[in-house]
Amino acid sequence: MNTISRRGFLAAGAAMLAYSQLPKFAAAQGVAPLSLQAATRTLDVDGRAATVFGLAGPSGQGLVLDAGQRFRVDLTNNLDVSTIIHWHGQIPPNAQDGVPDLPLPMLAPGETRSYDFEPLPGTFWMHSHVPIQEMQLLAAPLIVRSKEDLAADRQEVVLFLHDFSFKTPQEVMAEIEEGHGGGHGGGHGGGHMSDMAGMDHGAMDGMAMDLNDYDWDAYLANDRTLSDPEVVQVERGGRIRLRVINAAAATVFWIETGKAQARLVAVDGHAIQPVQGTRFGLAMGQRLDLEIDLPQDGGAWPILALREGARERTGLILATPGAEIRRIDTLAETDAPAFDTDLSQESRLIALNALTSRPVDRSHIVTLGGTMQPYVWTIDGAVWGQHRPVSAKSGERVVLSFHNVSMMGHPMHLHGHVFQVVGLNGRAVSGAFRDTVYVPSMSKVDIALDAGEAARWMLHCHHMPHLETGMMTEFAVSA
Ligand SMILES: [Cu+2]
Repeated sequence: MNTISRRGFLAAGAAMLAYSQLPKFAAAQGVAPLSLQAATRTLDVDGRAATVFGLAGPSGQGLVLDAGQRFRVDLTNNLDVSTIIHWHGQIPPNAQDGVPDLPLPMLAPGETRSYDFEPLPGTFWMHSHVPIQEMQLLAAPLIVRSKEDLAADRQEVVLFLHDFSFKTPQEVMAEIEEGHGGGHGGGHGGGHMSDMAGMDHGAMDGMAMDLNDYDWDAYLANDRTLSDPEVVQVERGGRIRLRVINAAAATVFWIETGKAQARLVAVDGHAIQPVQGTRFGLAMGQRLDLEIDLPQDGGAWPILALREGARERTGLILATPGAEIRRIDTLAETDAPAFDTDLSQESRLIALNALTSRPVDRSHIVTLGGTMQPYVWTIDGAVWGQHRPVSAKSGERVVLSFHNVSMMGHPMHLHGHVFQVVGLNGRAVSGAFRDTVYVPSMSKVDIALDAGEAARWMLHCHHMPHLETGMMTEFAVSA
């Protein structure tokens, strides 16, 4: 389901060619909308059956659109609860953005709703905008291929990451709010970081940072664990485009390509100047596109996702036909480090084409706060419902400065816009274009954007328990 074989890619290319040769009237009628079903499904998680939610498209979980194809989708709610799906990172008309009652109500059980907009190409995803439903895996890849993807001779592989509990999300939330979510021995969440030597902004001295506030039962890569990982068949010397999506509710991952050298070529679906490496991190809601050139000899290359600040890991295996596949333990020998506490990864990302330079019409400081006990996370001191909107006029150049004064990092997601990272702890950068930026504990990140459609666009933390307890405000764009 999650791998697009080179053969499939060739077939898709042939289909495109055939379509371009259809008589004009057929093109004018357009292709039929794609069907997308929100429905329950059963996974095997380490030998135990788990009933979870999912988003089934025409060929498995999620959707793959070809270059130039509109996002024409009929979404049907086959669950026994109301739901609504957000097209994360895409810029649809606000009415199609998929936030409960903002502006449209959720889809009742059995209801179908039609969507139609021009999608941005790249690696995207889609998920319920009800946090406890996202925690039940109501999320899937949304891949929009570009013309370049169709022309390139490379195999596309999707790595969709999630965290999973056999408990209900209500039970998970109760444990987190009572301070029993982390299993690293403390009642105050796992993964305390006290070794802050080398940080140059001082504020962390003598303080402890909280990494993971819940120990999940499993960490999934394409719905599987390392006890039975997906093995993707690859060609000797082949080139891979690995599209990594962190759909986890509350887990930051490092992607480790091991002996396979990788180039990071895009984040959140948007091209960057390529960065070589074998280990890149991503927070919840973010995506990484990695290009991997496999050696000419046969073999197996595990692509692992390491839970930050912990030993748990998941992943898939790239393997040539007949290669020996060794079992990989779900626990590493040592804890993975914390992700990007000093923004060193983000500072290496440079946009391929920067925003056009123009005067800033409006700037806002957006303060991220909160505590583990009580479990309350805020934007500008308020939870959703008591929030003061962050305002702008359509067309204005806006700079938002996230100041994180809390002891956890927050991946901040803005709906309806693509923004450029332009400041890291006060230093001006021509950083990546993104829809979700990670703001580490006690750090500052500035983003710039041109305000879009006059509407209420959500601005929130993509840590689902933080969002569930109210860490959301709105970017209120007026005409
Ligand atoms: Cu948060």
